Amino acid sequence: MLKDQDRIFTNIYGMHERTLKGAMSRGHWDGTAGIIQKGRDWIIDEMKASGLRGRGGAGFPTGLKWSFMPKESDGRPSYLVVNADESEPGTCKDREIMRHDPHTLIEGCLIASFAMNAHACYIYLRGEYIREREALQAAIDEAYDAGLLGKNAAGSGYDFDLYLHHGAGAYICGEETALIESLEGKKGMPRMKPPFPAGAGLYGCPTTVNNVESIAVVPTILRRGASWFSGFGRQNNAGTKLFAISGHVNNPCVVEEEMSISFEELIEKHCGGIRGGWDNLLAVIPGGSSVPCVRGEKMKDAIMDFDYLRGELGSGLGTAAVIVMDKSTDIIKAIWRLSKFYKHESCGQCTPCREGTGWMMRVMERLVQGNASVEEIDMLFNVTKQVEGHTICALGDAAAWPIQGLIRNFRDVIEDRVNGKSIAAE
Ligand code: L3W
Ligand code: SF4
Repeated sequence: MLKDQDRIFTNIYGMHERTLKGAMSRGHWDGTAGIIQKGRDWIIDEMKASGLRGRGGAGFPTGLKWSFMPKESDGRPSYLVVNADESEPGTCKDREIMRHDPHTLIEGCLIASFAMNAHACYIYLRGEYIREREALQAAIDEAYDAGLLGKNAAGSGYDFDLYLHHGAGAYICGEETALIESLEGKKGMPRMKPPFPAGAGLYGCPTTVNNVESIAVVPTILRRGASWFSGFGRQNNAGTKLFAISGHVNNPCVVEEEMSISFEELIEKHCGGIRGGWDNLLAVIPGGSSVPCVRGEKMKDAIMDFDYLRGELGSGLGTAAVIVMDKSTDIIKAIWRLSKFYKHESCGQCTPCREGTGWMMRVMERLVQGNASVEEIDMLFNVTKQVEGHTICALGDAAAWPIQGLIRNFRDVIEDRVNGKSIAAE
């Protein structure tokens, strides 16, 4: 279990002052100018050596992503954009950072922007996050007043401005190119990639989009050293990580733990166990609604990291939003509810997603009621395969994968339903 002295987020439960004074007393903003003065190459090399992989769902190596940004300006400004549009069902880790530890994020924005030669950074915040906007804006204002942002930010000799942009409540704006479109004042519709944002992003300029947690951990990694961070977890799955555990556990919570902790330890140490005991565990979605569910019995010994969950269980760490379902759950209905979500959130610009999400939701609706034939289970699976990988952005995959997980893991439950051996939960 991670020791308290190794936690990056020292105020995740809001037990201490989130003000600048409180943040400084916990070690934030300590030696920021010194870190910046070590230079861009040093910062990017340290981030690469730390092994940090993006915390927004895809797990792309952060230092590598930063290295795609141009070293010299070709006349265009560079930007950092922080993706705070946290909307993945089950996911509420970034919310806790912004509410209670906003200065970790703000200091991270300055250092990361410097590393990528960006003099401006935008934080794109989920529309529903009102309290988080207030907390973040108050912290940004404090940082400006204290000279930590603006001209000669934190005495580093670097000029840097930070803007908070409040979204309007669309899940798709969490997709990085839709987010950029929305920030530019347009409808939040994903762009084709390539070009990746590092080549042509915000206003056609070099841009890096990073998740809140990815940026908020940067100052501590650089203060303590890449090897400190990479010492946690397993190879290729380094560091500490925020897990957001919800559903049928005794104490749902957000907790910072060592990457690669076992599922059993995570649940026993921090959540007081499964409601009704381990024998009552039906299924787990280990990484937010976009990754496939896993049968409970396969999860007990699972290692909570990118490679194990994908490689061994065909699921994923995603945003590390761990959704636990006990045997009282109608698993077909639970996955149908996610299908409804993705249908609602599809931006509609590509046919497989626009038509496929509605089609999948309607078949799922009939499966919930048992109003379908066994053959339709395979047909539904085939449709998910037609959607997966055939769309502009990952929302199509995200809509397909939960259904694939359901069919792979719970085919017996679906067959019982369509054969009239069970009925839908109320
Ligand atoms: C330059 C290349 N850049 C990749 C960059 C790319 C992006 C990052 C990852 O989706 C997933 C999605 C959701 N040159 C590059 C390159 N990049 N190759 O690396 O890219 P990618 O395409 O693997 O993923 P993505 O489009 O960022 C994110 C899943 O996360 N997800 C949902 C998350 C929801 C939230 C939330 O609510 N906060 O995070 C959970 O699993 O389904 O698969 O920056 O530009 N050659
Ligand atoms: Fe829009 Fe869906 Fe296509 Fe993504 S996959 S661009 S959400 S229609």
